[in-house]
Amino acid sequence: MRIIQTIIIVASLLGSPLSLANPNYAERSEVKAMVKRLAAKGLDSSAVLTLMSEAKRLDTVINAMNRPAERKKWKDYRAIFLKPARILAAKSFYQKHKRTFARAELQLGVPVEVILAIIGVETYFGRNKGSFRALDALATLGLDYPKRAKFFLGELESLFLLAKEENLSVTDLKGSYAGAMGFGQFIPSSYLAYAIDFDDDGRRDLINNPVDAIGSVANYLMRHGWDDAYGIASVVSNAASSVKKMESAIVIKETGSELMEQGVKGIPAAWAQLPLDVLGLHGIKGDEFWAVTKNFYVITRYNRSPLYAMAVTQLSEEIAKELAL
Ligand SMILES: [Ca+2]
Repeated sequence: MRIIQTIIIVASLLGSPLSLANPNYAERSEVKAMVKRLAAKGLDSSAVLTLMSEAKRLDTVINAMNRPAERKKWKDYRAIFLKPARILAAKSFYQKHKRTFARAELQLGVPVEVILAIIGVETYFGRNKGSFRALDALATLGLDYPKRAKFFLGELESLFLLAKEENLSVTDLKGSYAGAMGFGQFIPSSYLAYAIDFDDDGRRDLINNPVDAIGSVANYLMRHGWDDAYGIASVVSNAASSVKKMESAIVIKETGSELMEQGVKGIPAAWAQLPLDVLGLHGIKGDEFWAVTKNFYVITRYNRSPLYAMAVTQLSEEIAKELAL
């Protein structure tokens, strides 16, 4: 008996490894407050608490957050996505869903190749949709990752709302380490706000239904201001002095003619009156500069990284060539 007591005392002093794997998130004050808000929206408190008591803390999720691919320089980042195999995979995904893509472009005004490029960068056309339980990933980041806790706690709350609205089981939902789900990797709040039922079967299924996913990616871009009258990016020169910081977030504000007055060369004449920004990248052959439009900014609403937006832009151009669009 005394030995057992000693073991228990020692274990509690050392902190049992089990307490890490199963942190009992249901007891946290943030969770109790979340449960109250969800109850006000008609969710069953004891069911939410039971699910939260089952949520696991995943150290792999925290480690992945601390080393995102976007920390690479453009020349290394680009190489991940601009590969012939990914372009060929785009072709076969397109051929399978040709009519859906045509309908998305027509109804939502976003080019086929841009929708394809996003789904290609996000999940390789549905091959890598992520295998973390969204519940575990979002609980871990919302409750054990102070830097972004507020944001991810909000996504955790949205996950419960989403499961209720779409009649899904919270514990079945899988996604990336950041809780992004399905072909287009929508986080729960985006799923709630921008997913559409594009095959009219009464459900918005971005995880198993490529038709809903294609329509929803186009809808997301359209709702964030995509304008098919503009291009996305065009290479320019003599632009180093117009760029404050290389590979940094863009701000669309100066017009093409204002940038031309600063000496930037190569801006398309059709962009003279458009608000633009100049993006500087560390390319394979040295620094490169791009004039970018509002559409480039819209792609950064999907993922804040300008490297991400440029990978989508260039992949979309390669796909358009391959498909002769
Ligand atoms: Ca549907």
